[in-house]
Amino acid sequence: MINVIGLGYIGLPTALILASHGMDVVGTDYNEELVDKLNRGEVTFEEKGLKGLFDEAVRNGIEFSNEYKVTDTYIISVPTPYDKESKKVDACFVVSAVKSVMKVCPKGATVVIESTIPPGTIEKFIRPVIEANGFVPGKDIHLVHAPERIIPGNMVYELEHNSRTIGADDAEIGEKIKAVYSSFCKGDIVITDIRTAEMTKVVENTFRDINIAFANELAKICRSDDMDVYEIIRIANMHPRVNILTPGPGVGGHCISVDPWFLVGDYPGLANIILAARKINDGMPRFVIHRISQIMKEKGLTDVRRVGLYGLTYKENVDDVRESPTLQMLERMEDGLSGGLVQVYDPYVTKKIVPNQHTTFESFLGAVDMVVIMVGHDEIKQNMNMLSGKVVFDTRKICYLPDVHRL
Ligand code: SAJ
Repeated sequence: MINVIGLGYIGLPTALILASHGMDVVGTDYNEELVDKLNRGEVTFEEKGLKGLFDEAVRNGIEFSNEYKVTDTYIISVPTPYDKESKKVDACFVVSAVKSVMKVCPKGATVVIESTIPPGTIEKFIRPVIEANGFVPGKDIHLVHAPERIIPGNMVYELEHNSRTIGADDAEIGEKIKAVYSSFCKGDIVITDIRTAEMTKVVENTFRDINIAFANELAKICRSDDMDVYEIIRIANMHPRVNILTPGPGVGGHCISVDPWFLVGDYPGLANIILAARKINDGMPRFVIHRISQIMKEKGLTDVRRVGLYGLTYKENVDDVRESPTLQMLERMEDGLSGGLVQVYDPYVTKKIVPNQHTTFESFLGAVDMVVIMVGHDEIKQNMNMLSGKVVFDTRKICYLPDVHRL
């Protein structure tokens, strides 16, 4: 039996796909409300294909519980935030999950950490917990790092098709865990050591952050000198060895806007491009505010209350608002462009989380003269004609109405 600990954005789909491929799975989370919801047959967030996977896993007998189970394989998938001051990983959730596992697990069990952690985390924070419980790591309890790689919005497909990394102390344990993941994963599964696996995961997300920062910096340069950044990137990307990502209103989510900080925190003075990229991406919401003011002036708009932000999530077609550029912007709006005054709407966010949040696209549009497209949800892409007559500032380059304003 596999006990998956932490039933959030990564743990839940992982538990479900294992169960739907015939593994005996219990999903554990300390959040009672969440476990009750799953036991009532409801999924806890929106994701393409997740409900189908859930139903299959339930048919195959998956269980959800608040309790840690006695078994020989644990997969831990809990958040790993960073400390805002030191920029270092805050491993408290992983540590506390491992402590709970140690209370129930038998000798010989393997504990797989899926949560993203910088190099050395298992050595520094997890091995001591094992030892403190009277176990010898590598002998009584085996540790493995198997970082996830799935992208919200396409998680179910990527779970099955992406290749994966497994970091283990010895090859035999690596092979044992590879067999578990091979039950559903059609991609290559590479076995390496734990530190390499830890570093690789952080490097992947940092690479993307730097690439997006480059695109965002180009957007600012092009704006300052009246060039079309999108056309320039489109043409540059026709070069066989160039692949620049797309500028946007900022980088949100709990991965790309977090993981590079681990390297900045652990390698100060060495992680220079990484730090610069983080600063550029974190500065984008402010740049959007500046562009809103510019466009309002240009169009003779003076009433901030008639400006509307479309999209609250960190990216398109997901319901996750963590670190979203829109929320970052609302926090930073001041001096006449107050975040408390603008109108806001997101079809995926039905719970009211900010002032002036509309529940329908129609009421939102009725309340604004200017629409700032912060997220490219399918809803707005499919209803672009409803924006005609409005001043449109499109930070995602999805709108092709005449006169649209861009970053
Ligand atoms: N963004 C841009 N321009 C782009 C691409 C993205 O501004 O060209 C923005 C998005 O709008 C969003 C943020 O960046 O605000 C991050 O979104 P994302 O779609 O790039 O990535 P995440 O955070 O949803 O998922 C990433 C993925 N990592 C990589 O692609 C290297 C995913 O594979 C990881 O599993 C995930 O992080 C994770 O959990 O670590």
